[in-house]
Amino acid sequence: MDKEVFSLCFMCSVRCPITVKVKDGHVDWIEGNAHVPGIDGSLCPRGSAGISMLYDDQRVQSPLIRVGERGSGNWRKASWEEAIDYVGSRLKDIIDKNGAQSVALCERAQLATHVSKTFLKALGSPNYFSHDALCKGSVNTACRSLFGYTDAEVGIHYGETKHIVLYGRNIFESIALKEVNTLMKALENGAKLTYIDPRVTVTASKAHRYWMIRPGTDLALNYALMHVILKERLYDAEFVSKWVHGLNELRDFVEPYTPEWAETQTGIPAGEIIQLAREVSRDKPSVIFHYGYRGANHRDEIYMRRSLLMLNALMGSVEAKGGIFFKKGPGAAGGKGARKLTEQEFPKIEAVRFDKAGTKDFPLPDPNHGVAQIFPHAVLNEDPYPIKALIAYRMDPLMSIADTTRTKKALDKLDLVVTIDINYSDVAWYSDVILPESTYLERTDCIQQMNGLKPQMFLRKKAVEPRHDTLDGALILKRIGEKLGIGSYFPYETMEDLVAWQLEGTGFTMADFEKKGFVAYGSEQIFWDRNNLPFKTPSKKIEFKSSLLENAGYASFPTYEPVQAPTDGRFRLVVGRSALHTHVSTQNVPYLNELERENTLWINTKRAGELGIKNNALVEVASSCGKGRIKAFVTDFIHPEAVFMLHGFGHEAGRAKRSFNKGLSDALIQENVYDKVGGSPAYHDTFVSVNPL
Ligand SMILES: Nc1nc2c(c(=O)[nH]1)N[C@H]1C(S)=C(S)[C@@H](COP(=O)(O)OP(=O)(O)OC[C@H]3O[C@@H](n4cnc5c(=O)[nH]c(N)nc54)[C@H](O)[C@@H]3O)O[C@H]1N2
Ligand SMILES: Nc1nc2c(c(=O)[nH]1)N[C@H]1C(S)=C(S)[C@@H](COP(=O)(O)OP(=O)(O)OC[C@H]3O[C@@H](n4cnc5c(=O)[nH]c(N)nc54)[C@H](O)[C@@H]3O)O[C@H]1N2
Ligand code: SF4
Ligand SMILES: [Mo]
Repeated sequence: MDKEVFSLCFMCSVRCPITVKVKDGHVDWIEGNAHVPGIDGSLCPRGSAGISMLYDDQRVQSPLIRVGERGSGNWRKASWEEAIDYVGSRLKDIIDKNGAQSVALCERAQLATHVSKTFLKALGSPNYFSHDALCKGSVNTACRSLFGYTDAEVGIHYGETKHIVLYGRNIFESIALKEVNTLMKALENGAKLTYIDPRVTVTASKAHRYWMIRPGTDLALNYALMHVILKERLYDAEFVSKWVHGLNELRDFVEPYTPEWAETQTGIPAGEIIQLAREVSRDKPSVIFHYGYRGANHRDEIYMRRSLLMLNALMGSVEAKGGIFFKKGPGAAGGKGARKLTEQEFPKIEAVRFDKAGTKDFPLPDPNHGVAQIFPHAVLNEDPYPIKALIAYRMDPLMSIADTTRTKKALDKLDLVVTIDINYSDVAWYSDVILPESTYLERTDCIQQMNGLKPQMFLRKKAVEPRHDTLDGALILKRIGEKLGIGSYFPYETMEDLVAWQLEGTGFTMADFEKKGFVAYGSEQIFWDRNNLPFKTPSKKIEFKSSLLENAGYASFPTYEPVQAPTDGRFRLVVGRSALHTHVSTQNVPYLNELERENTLWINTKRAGELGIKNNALVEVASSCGKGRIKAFVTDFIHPEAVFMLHGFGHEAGRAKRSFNKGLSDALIQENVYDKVGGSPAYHDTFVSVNPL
């Protein structure tokens, strides 16, 4: 029988609405959900490749228990009952001996996040951590320091912008589909795009203005832009006088940071910097200084992210059409949101988190997400106490935390590593037990609450039955929980029960999603009154002078530290994404693997010539913590101080045969260094030598 199912893509975390066409129980076609404006039937390449992921036999097909050494790739098949029993009894022993805090769970936040958080809360462990800090920890902290809201509560109104400035936000390759479509339309309607990146990307090729900035110097550029904006009074005086706290302090601070000074730091001509400041101010407030998606580059990341948000405030583009806005929840439209299991009562947890986030030792990073890159340190040093078990749920700490060798050493110290994944990821390969989840096309998932200008709810609905012996993540955790005596926190037998429980009191039922795949709380965009903005900072204003920072002992305006150029013929390693792959997840997906099998090292033509490196030749890249081989891509399209590679290649899991040992993993080379104020890793603060082989 043929059917069409509205669901949500999960080839990446963006979760675009999709329509899945099913013929005789087989997924025949996937396209974007045509009912959703901005999606309009479209999909990105990864979304289209979902079918080849579903029908790929190289994913994990049943629970597996390790035999032989960790990482040796020797597994035996187990039934779910045996695997759950095994994990349950091992966890019970560990908790009995070491306390619940010795169990950690890491996760790429997703629709069932409230289930995984419930699992740990019910056990009594504070040690939940997600990918968030790795992605945008310092963006989160910057948003809270200025507005009192997290980054997740801020959005960008691409559709009506007149000028958008992107700092390495490679929007046309590092894709969120709706953003791409909406921005393309805005550009067709006359919006201007300025793109700043040490590397010429696809986004650069679509920009009206492109600057090949010296890597790591964006903050110097922003201070100079602020200098010009304040000196020439190009800012939105009315908005700023009403809503900004600390303008005079900023004015004094940026006084020495002239465009001429910035030219010496960034390589961008002073005259061009002045021109951009004047140009954007003519379009205010419909101007966006994009505050970033991945904000995890340098040790001073929080100040860079704050500077971007401050530029928006100076343009008055906060809660403005064509600027940035605050996301509205169901309450703003007179509705009620879906329930979460985390709303239940839990026993009080006394133990401090492993990363100490939210304590005086590491005050600013958001403890709701934790700080993933601290995990290897905490385990290796038993600081603040021994950790003995890790459940990795849809996250790969070996490839996503810098310095894989050190992370592996930390895993070696654990008594139990369990992975819940769909693939043979590198961490799955290095685990004791792999619990395979059904893919997004084979499972119904928890409700997606979409806050925004128009609050909505979406549903991921099972399109076909699981092809293999796999289970939904929320059921896996429930079953482990039952073995540990916390089963009562999971009041459902099936995913449909859980969704029905979540929808209680919202006025909607699962059947309401049948018509279009989503339900909306209202039809109008909700903007707040700009005379009455509910900032949640202590001053109730946008805090350029930040009480969050200053109360924690950090400066709001620290003196600019010049960015050191790599010495001894080395390069700054910078990384990013391609439109064809998602992080570390899709390299083995047949269609995507066919299109892009390995990564290369972008290196500037002149520097390559000096080193005797030819295009396509193998080179060795080495840092203080790791080295590896990769093919060189010799090009004029990268700044001479930097080399670039795509993240996500160089997999070690032998059963993922297409991606095994193809290309080089950035995490093997990157040092585990980070922004100690904001919380993000500094993925671009590793210097490497590059030598021909
Ligand atoms: N070295 C380095 N590290 C980085 C980055 C970088 O550029 N370089 N980028 C950082 C950023 S921005 C982010 S967001 C993070 C992302 O970090 P991760 O979350 O670790 O990476 P992903 O590739 O999104 O997904 C991880 C795992 O989820 C599995 N998976 C996919 N779908 C499912 C599913 O339906 N169920 C289950 N259970 N598992 C599934 C994949 O097979 C994969 O093993 O990485 C960060 N870490
Ligand atoms: N296809 C695809 N799309 C994705 C993802 C994916 O895995 N695949 N992941 C999603 C996620 S979780 C994230 S976080 C986003 C990430 O999306 P983006 O934030 O756009 O980041 P990256 O792709 O990591 O690209 C970083 C860019 O910064 C540039 N860069 C390096 N150094 C500097 C510098 O000093 N200054 C400036 N201005 N630029 C610099 C690099 O050359 C690179 O082009 O993408 C999202 N979309
Ligand atoms: S951006 Fe692409 S891969 Fe990500 S959810 Fe949307 S269609 Fe799927
Ligand atoms: Mo990310």
